[in-house]
Amino acid sequence: MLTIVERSGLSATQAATGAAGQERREAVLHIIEEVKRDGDAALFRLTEKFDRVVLPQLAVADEEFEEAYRVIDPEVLEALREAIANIRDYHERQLRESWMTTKESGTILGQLILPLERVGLYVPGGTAAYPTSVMMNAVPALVAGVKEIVMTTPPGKDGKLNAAVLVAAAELGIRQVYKVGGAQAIAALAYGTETIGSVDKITGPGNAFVATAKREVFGQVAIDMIAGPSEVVVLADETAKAAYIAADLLAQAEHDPLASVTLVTTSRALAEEVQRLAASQLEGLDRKEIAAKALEGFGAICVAADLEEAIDIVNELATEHLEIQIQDPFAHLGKIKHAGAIFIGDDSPVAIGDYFVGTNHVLPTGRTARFSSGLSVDDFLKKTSFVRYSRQDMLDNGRKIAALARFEGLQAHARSVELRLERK
Ligand code: HSO
Ligand code: ZN
Repeated sequence: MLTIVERSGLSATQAATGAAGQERREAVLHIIEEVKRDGDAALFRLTEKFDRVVLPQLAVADEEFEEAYRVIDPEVLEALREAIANIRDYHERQLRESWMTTKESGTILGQLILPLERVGLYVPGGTAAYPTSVMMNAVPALVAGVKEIVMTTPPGKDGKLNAAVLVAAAELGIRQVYKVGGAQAIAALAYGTETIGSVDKITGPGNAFVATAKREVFGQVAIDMIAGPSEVVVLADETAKAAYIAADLLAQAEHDPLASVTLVTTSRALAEEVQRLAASQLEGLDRKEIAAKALEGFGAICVAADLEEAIDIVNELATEHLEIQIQDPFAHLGKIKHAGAIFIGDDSPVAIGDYFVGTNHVLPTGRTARFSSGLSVDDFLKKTSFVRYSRQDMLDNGRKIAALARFEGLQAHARSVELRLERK
């Protein structure tokens, strides 16, 4: 049951840490060491131990891709293809170009935009094996110009992978797919084994072990954000449709018993209607138990005095997904300071972004939208500055540079500049 609370009763979800976290960390460090030491042999051993399957090989064979295409529902395949095109189109607009400028003094300054070379994509197994996660992580990398993407995902007890995940990978040109999950997959991607080459960055969601392993290998490789449970905040006034809001709250709640769902509204009547409809819509859901736990633990409806206060609350929550269902939404859009992604109007449930419209669904959770952004092409690009100083600038500014170097006690730095000044 969704409760109607005061503003002060709204609290952000907090990731569980503490003793369990420390034990997990030790287990993960062990696994990483094992993979570093024994390579593929460790991967086979750990897969047998954790996934309960003995694999003949780690790499997915061509026939497995073919089999996946045979079993996938054609309607799903068509939708996947259209989704990939939409995601590509949106992300292509994020691309930036290298630039160069020549000053009057003749000095040339610029910035090269370079793609990462090798990226590892982790895809969780079991019921969380989503083909859409493959698209959301891989498309920005491809648009950035990443040459090689390798994917790892844990096998089922039958040694097989989710067909839709395999098809999504193949549709994106990813053919290096390995059957390995958990911390051992992250260790393999970070340090490399005989079969799996090491990568420069690891992205993709995973369970607590995967997240812990990503934290541990950070520095050896780059990682994306560590995603917490899903969240949605709906900002609504009396013109919003209660049934839609209830459905959208449940759509987020069904992800995870720890998912947090919040309605912030200026209308008490709407609040009560959404409360009633959420309870009744919940009854028909397959994932009713998960959604009910989320509503109970992390669901709330807050009635604000006016739109200004409502927006204030929304900014405080800095949510992963924000839906805005109010009159004249674009007049208020500029007041939103923190949100991972914003969905505007009656016909923009979060699900359009989860699956199809083209925006990315890998978004900052746990109030990190205050300082970070959703996954984008930028996450797969590096910037390198370059400069060619002109003779004129060296003669004009060399002494200033040497003065700064001598002030810092770095004589050799100063000399490297002064030498140029002595040149006739
Ligand atoms: N809402 C999730 C993404 C997702 N939804 C995948 C369905 N499939 C996190 O943003
Ligand atoms: Zn979702």
